[in-house]
Formats: sequence, structure tokens, C-alpha cells
Amino acid sequence: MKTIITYGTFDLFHVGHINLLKRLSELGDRLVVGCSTDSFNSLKGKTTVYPYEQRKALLEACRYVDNVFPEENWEQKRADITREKATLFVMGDDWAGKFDNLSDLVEVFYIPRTPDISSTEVKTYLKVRDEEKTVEIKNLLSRAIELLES
Ligand code: C2G
Repeated sequence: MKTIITYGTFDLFHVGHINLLKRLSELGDRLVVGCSTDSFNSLKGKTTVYPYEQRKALLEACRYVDNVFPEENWEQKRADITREKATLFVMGDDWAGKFDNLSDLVEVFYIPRTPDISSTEVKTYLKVRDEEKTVEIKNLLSRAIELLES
């Protein structure tokens, strides 16, 4: 039983996450995911739209994922690898090199991220679109007031 382990926040679950999880699932028999808890994300300086329970539920609903456990700190990876009997530790290459210290315990490697999609980009897109909509509504309102006053 070849187990792959990976970690992440997986906020606003998107195709970049799916591509990664699909590729990881093809590397072995079992894929386990450490999902960052809300408190660990504050430690990482990250705010999320979806709380941990929803991000966990989305991962558990993903056909490529066999088990999801909470990632609560930076130090737990060794214990997780041992508990899950993982033989591969894989992350997207935005983390390249950051976890090489685990290579005495498990094979560590990094795979290319999916370009042009990230939770941050989704949040930015929605913010810009909302701002554009607000301007449009303000313009329509001032136009309506002008017409009423004339
Ligand atoms: N990812 C990807 N392509 C994207 C976006 C993300 O391949 N377009 C990958 C990342 O490289 C990472 C995983 O999806 O391997 C999860 O990404 P995040 O949710 O952003 O994870 P992060 O907040 O970086 O947390 O201890 C490790 C941390 O918990 C990782």
C-alpha cells in the first residue's frame, strides 16, 4: 500500500487543487491530506473564506482523497508521515525545497502548480467585480436622481 501525503489550506476549492490531488492519487494507492485548521492559517498569516470544517468536507468529497486530517502546526509532519505510513510527500512547487528536511523519512518532491488560478486570485476577481458593480449602481442612481430632479 503506497501512501502519498500532502498538506494545504484548500480554500475556495478550485481546479488547481483538483489537478494536484488527481496527480498525487495517480502516484500510489492512497492519498492523505493534512488540511490547515483555521488557527494554523492565522499562524500562516492566511485568512480563508471557508472555515476548516467546510474545507475538510470538500476534500473528503473529492474522489482522489482517501483521508483528511487537521494540520495544526508546522511540526506535526513527521508524526503524520509515520502514522499514515506515507512513502511519498508531495507539494506544489511553490513550496519547492521547503520540506526537503523530511527526506530521511519519506521521498519528497514537488510538482508544478496549475497556472493562473489560486484562492487569492478568485478572491481578488470577486472583489474587483463587486467594486465595478457598486460603481455601476451609483452611476445609475445619480442618473435616476438627475431625471427625477429635471
Ligand atoms: N496548488 C497548485 N496549483 C494552484 C494552487 C495551489 O498546485 N494553482 C497546490 C499548492 O502548491 C499546494 C496545494 O495546492 O501544494 C494547496 O495549496 P494551498 O491551499 O495554497 O496550501 P498552502 O496554504 O500553501 O498550505 O504545510 C504546508 C501548508 O499547509 C501549505
